[in-house]
Amino acid sequence: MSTEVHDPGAYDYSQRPARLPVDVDHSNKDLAIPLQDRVEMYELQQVLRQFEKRAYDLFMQNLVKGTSHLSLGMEAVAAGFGLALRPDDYSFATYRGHAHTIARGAALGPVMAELLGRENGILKGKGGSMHLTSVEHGMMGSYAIIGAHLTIANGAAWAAQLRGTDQVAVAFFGDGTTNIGAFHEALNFAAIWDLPVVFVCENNLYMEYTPIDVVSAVPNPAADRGPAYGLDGIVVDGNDADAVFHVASQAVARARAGDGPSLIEAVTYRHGGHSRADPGKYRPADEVEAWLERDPIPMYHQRLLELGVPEGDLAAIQQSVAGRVEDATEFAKGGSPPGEEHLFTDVWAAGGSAWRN
Ligand SMILES: Cc1ncc(C[n+]2csc(CCOP(=O)(O)OP(=O)(O)O)c2C)c(N)n1
Ligand SMILES: [Mg+2]
Repeated sequence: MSTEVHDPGAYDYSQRPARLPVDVDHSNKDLAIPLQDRVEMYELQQVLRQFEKRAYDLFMQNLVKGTSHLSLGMEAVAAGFGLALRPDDYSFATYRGHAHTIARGAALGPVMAELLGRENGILKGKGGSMHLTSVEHGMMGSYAIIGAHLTIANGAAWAAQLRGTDQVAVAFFGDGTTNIGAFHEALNFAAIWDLPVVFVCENNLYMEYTPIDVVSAVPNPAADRGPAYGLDGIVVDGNDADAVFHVASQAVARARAGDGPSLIEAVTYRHGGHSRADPGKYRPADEVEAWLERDPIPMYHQRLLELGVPEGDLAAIQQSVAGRVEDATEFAKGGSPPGEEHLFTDVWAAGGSAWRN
């Protein structure tokens, strides 16, 4: 019997061959997407980018309580879906949920205040970065337990189906989630009951510090599993808002029409580490560099120029977004920490704990 210990070098993932992005599909320029919608997606991506860059700065100043997970580099997914959804549809996200909350229309000031744990935050400062929720915007929560919210999204979709409202539920999750039992249970359940739900895997190639491909039996961890549940294996360039919007609109229309669930794998990359404390050094340097070059925002900027949007218009959008992020920061900093009177509020759905007695 061999007593050989596994080579620790085998776990230095930074030395692996880079997993490179696909080239831009220039034909996406010709998708039938109204220019106004594209400009809106540009603006939304700017908002998400500038908001999270500011959130990062505030972390560095120790103003954000707890940890946080940014989706810098992954904005095109939230933007494409944000535009494809109707205001009364439902979104469910992971702890990496800032972008999905803002993309549904939650105001920047109260979201920023929530990150700072202030009373003027969307959850009165009691939820923080990992638990952003805005029911009034159909953002039904950010969940830290991997896979849990896919089954909850099924519940929302099932409720909509029973009520006959034609609302759609969308669950965003990471690549790592596809190796969790709840992912498989949720897909099967949604498929047999034709639930109006769209499962969206944001495949950023890493689950915390482990490359997804070293722990998955198939190359596309979400899409390749779809056929096991009777679903098409849809893979989309998650760095191209037009491509995402296109598949999102199709999947949402399918769900709304009563034709059942879809599974979409959006391939993308996070610019930074998994969470606040992570410098992301386990990634090959040439891989990080190649993905930074495939940044969704400059690519989209270039596309809009080619479609005839004047550079000045895009610059004006960037500038007005910068002003909004500045205002949101001031609003957040101006809030106070939640007072003791909030300790037992919003804890139970019925508004209090009296029912227990
Ligand atoms: C059930 C469960 N197991 C483990 C964890 C610890 N954990 C937190 S984030 C994470 C990685 C998830 O990776 P992925 O699904 O790819 O999402 P990403 O962070 O890349 O967006 C893990 C394993 C958890 N939160 N929940
Ligand atoms: Mg991941």
